[in-house]
Amino acid sequence: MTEVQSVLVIDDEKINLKIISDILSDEVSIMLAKSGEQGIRKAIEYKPDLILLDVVMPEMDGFETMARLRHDVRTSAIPVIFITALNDSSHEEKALLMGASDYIQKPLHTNIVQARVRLHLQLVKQRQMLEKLANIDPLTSLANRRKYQDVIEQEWQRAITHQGCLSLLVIDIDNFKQYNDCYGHATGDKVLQQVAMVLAKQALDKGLVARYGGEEFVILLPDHTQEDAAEVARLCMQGVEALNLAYSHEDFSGKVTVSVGGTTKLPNLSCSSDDLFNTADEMLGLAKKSGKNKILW
Ligand code: GH3
Ligand code: MG
Ligand code: MG
Ligand code: MG
Repeated sequence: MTEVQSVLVIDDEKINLKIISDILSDEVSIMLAKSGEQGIRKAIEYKPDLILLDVVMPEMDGFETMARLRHDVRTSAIPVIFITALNDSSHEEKALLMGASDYIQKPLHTNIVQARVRLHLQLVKQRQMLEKLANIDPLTSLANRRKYQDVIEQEWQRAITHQGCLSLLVIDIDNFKQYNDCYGHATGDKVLQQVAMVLAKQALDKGLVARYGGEEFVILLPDHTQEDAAEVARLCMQGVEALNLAYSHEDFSGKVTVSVGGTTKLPNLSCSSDDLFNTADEMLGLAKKSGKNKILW
C-alpha cells in the first residue's frame, strides 16, 4: 500500500489556499495555515512531507517563517517551496540561499505546480527510502547499529543537559552458534526475528531497540532508573522463554534463552557514551561466564 504524502500550504490569503488546495488535493493530503506562526505550529505537529510557503504575509513573512523552520530540528529537514507574486530575482536568490527547494511564481499554472510538487515529493520518498536502508536491519526490521550510534550520542547529550539517567541493556542469544549448527542457518534467522519481535514488544515504546550485530541486541532506555530498566530486562527474558523455541542437542534439552548485561549511568562530561556500552557489555560477559540465561548489573 502506498502512503499518501502530505503538503502544508502557508498563505495569508484564503483564496490562494483554496486555489492551491484545488490544484493538489487529488494527489496529496493537504493542510492549510493562514500565517507563518500557524504554519510553524502545524509543521511541528503534523510533520508534512513538503511545505508551500507564501513570501508576502503580514506579521511574519515567508523569509522569516523559513528561517524559523530551518532553525528548529523538528522542521529543518522538511523541503520548502516558495510561492510568490514577487518577480524579482533577488528574492528568488534569497529564497534559494536560505535552503528553499524551489520557487514558483504567481499566477499559478496548475500543471506546473503539480509537476513541481510531484518532483519534490518523489525526492522526499527517495530520501526516506535511503534513510530506511541506512538505519534499519533488513532481517529483523529493528534499528541497526548505525542508528543506535546516532541515537546514543543524542540521548547522551540530552541526558547531560537535563541531568537525567540513561540505561542500556545488551542482550545476546545463548549458544547460538551451536543452535545454527543443529537446526541450520535459516531456522536461526527465524529465531532472530522472533527474539527481535519480543524485544520490540517489550521496549519499543520505552526507548530504542536495535540489532547491534549478529545475535546481539541493545535496548537504550532514556530516563530509566536501574529498577525500571531491570524490569524491562526481566520482561524481555521472560518473553524469549515464553516463545518456547525448542533447543536440544546431544544430552541437552531445553529452549532458546538470552543473557542480559545492563547498566544505568548519570551521563556527564567526564565520561562518554561508549562507557555505557562497555559496562553493559562487560556485565553480559560475566552473565555468560556464570552460566548464561541471566541478567547481570
Ligand atoms: P554465547 O552463549 O557465549 O553467546 O555463545 P554463541 O554461540 O551464541 O556466541 P558466538 O559469538 O560464539 O556465536 C554467535 C553465532 O551467531 C555465530 C553465528 O553463526 C550466529 N549468527 C550471527 N549472525 C547471524 C545471522 O544473521 N543469522 C544466523 N542464523 N546466525 C547468526
Ligand atoms: Mg501573501
Ligand atoms: Mg550468543
Ligand atoms: Mg554474541
